[in-house]
Amino acid sequence: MSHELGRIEDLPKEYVQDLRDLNLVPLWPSLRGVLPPKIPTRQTKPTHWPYKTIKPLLLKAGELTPIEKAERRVLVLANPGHGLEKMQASAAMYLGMQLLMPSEWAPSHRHTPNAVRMIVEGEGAYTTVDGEKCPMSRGDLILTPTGLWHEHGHDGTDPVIWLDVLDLPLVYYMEASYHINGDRQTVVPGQGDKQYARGGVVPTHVFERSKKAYPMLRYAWTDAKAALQAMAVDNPAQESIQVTYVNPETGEDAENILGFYAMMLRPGQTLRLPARSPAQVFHVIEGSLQAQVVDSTFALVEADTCCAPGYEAVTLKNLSADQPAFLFIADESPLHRKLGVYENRG
Ligand code: 1HN
Repeated sequence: MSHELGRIEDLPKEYVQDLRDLNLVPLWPSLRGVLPPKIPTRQTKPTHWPYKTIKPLLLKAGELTPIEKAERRVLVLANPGHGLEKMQASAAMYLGMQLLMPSEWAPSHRHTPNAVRMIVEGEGAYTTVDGEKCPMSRGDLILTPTGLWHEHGHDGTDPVIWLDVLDLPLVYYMEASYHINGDRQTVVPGQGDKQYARGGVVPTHVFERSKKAYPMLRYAWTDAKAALQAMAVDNPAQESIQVTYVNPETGEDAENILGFYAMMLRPGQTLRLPARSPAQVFHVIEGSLQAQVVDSTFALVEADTCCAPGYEAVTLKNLSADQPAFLFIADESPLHRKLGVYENRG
């Protein structure tokens, strides 16, 4: 049973103006808009960003804009449903493809939004996060959590490109987004990926517990891929071959707001992901797949990225009959769970 609520036009113009003059607004004309029946209104449109269309334009940006004029040379993957100028992939996720040319330097800063980088192409670049020098290789995931200093350098010979995923839209909406510039960091010995690179065994803190909120900053693709392959071999009947990037000290999600995962689809496999409340982003690390999202069907090849709104099922199909496909997934589920609005509708 739904009945029509009164509209703003149903009210005398002078009355509405009197309210406005006092910074008052009647709720009922807008109530259904902010609280629609049964399912939220989602501005996030299923969108596909093919890498082959982004790469030449990003390399062109490398010619047009020196790094000193950009600080971060990025083309933002903007969702048209939100309006391109909003620079949002979904309500809480920002995506960008970043280019660093050989010998370029993206100076040190820190900020309140959390970021991760998924390395797409090229060797020889590194990012220094909280003093730890993290080499960048294809498929690696590198965290730059809230408040940690980070800067990027490149000792190699070819362009390096990576996908940035940030919770910027949410932190900005909260009026909590700002940055601080810093000096070049002093690199400390050791890398946060080595100590924690074997699942199930973590460093023993006999003398002093690590004070680091984010003990692991680099998740090598070789390790994540090996974990997926082992899971697939170990569980031949298991449908979903997926790992979550976690904080190895707590077992919680690697960052507070967005969740990060790697998935393997067996050769020819079709996998239906249930309709859950968080929006999702899919990025192909290896192989090719089809993603069916609402009314859209995307053919994704290596390094392609697409997004799906929340509350919708997504069907993924590995397009190869003899090779597995590997993908990186980012979603808003840590946020939804912490806020108590997480739903799985099956
Ligand atoms: C940022 O700090 C980086 O450090 C990349 O590489 C993209 C987008 C918005 C705000 C900060 C980076 C960013 C960003």
